[in-house]
Amino acid sequence: MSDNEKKTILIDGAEQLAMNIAQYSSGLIVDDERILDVVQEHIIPFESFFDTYACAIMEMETKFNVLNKQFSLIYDGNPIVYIVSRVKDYDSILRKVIHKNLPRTLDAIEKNIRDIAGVRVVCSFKEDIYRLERCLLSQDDVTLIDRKDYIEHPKPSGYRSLHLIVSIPIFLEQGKKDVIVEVQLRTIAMDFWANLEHKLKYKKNIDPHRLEDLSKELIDCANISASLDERMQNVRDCLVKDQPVPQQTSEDMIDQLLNGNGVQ
Ligand code: 0O2
Repeated sequence: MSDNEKKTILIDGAEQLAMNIAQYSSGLIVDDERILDVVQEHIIPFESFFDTYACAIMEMETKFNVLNKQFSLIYDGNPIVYIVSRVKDYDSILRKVIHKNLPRTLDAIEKNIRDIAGVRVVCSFKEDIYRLERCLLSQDDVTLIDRKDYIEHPKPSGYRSLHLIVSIPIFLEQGKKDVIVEVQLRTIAMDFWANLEHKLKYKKNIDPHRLEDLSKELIDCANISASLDERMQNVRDCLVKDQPVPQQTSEDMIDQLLNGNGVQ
């Protein structure tokens, strides 16, 4: 069977695998060798699909860790507070496949679901988000596919973050593969808000009036939190301005980083 044929049956293959395992558990299949063959046939290509995204995440995290290190030479402190990454789980992928009415094939999933690999980069200050974006996108192996600036244009819910859908190459045993990664950049305040709002979104059996009140409250919190981000940024700008004038400005130094000259 060719790789492409394998890819096309895989999602259905997962169902078949589940069915075989259920039959094995209930004693309907008694042949140990047969169940092992079925598992091998279906699991290995599946695992390799997910591993590819796990590798892309490692690659992307390294890019941000390197930038964080370099930025810390320019600024007083690291711009990135933490990075949280995940490969989307099978259930969520399947839910998206159904929601978007996609063919149940790995090829279709690869092309149409762009957040299987997700990297969330959390910074203290809004300005650092755009600096990191500029540095990331200037790297010649990073291709921007889509950009959504929910900081400049927040969602009606109050959600703020900068989303970048990018493609990066990863180098596997079989050769180079371009993989799509969703990068979400946000401040600590935006992250704090989004995590709480996410909990409300998935809360079941909530009274509709209560839900409306809490949603309004969260919109209010989002605005307060955005204004806090602005004020903290202003305080930092003042602190930076009050520092003795360096021979090079931080923007000059970033340009050097972008041009690959390193920091002097
Ligand atoms: P999870 O569990 O975080 O992965 P698409 O992803 O392309 O189908 P869309 O609308 O183009 O859909 O994506 P969008 O809105 O640019 O970004 C989707 C992701 O951003 C979500 O992933 C969330 O992580 C985050 N997000 C977007 N809007 C909100 C919001 O209003 N509140 C919160 N808390 N997070 C939001 P998933 O797949 O929904 O979930």
